[in-house]
Amino acid sequence: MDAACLNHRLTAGERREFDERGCFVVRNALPPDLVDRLEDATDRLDAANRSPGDTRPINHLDCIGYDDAFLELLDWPKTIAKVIDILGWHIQLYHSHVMVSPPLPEGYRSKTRRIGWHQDSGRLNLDLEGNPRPRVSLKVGFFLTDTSEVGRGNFHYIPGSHLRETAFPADESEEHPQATPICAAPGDALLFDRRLWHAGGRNRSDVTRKVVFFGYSYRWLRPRDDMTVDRYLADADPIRRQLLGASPTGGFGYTSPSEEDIPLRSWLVEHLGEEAVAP
Ligand SMILES: O=C(O)CCC(=O)C(=O)O
Repeated sequence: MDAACLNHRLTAGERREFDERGCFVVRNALPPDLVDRLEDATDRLDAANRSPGDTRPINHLDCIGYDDAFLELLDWPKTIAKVIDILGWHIQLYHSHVMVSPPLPEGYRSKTRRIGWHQDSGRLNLDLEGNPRPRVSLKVGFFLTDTSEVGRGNFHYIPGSHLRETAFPADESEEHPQATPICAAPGDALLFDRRLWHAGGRNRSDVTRKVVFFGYSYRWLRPRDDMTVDRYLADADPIRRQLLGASPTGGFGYTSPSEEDIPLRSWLVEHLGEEAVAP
């Protein structure tokens, strides 16, 4: 892994925003040439899976397995150290997807007032005990198109809702009063807690919205999509192999890792010292 990522660690302000609001934005996380390559790969993936004339938003799962361009995001220097500073070293990629949301058809009227609010990871929100439930994972959203104005299908969230189990008043006849759009330019990244109530907005612009999402979790969580990443393992460095889900010591190593299962830990000790990896 490129040690330059250590120049982009979580700042005190980002930690405060993440803890209190549930998310924060990293401006200009990706350079324009990488945004272009990711957008080309996204367009190919979308074209291969969209019927002619279909203008519905499509969530393409396992984008990392579709095209090598997405692999670069796995340990991207401007975001990975922030992920590690939040979750620690016992992590993996458990999910990747790219959302493609074309403009809504002229005169489109939604059946529901509210957009599709949810917390991530389905059953985790029911099976786990506690209030709030544990974080377990976070996502990084990489914006490929311009959602710097509202009405472009922007990511929406309810500030602080990751710490409140009931984030919704019962009256669903109106949009949630605290629905807050993220305004992001191409190349910006968003880090958010999986418990945060969030939703993609309605795209009433004339620009198709494209956002890549990478979910990072503890290594014991099962992947949320069919990650087709085996072909990357032979050429990957040890930390990429960890992030791609490898466990050299087998199934036992996902919950009780040996040193070889978690090269990220020794990399952090080497670069930052023992205090960076406790416990
Ligand atoms: O499209 C969006 O902005 C929302 C994405 C989303 O809901 C998710 O990643 O779980």
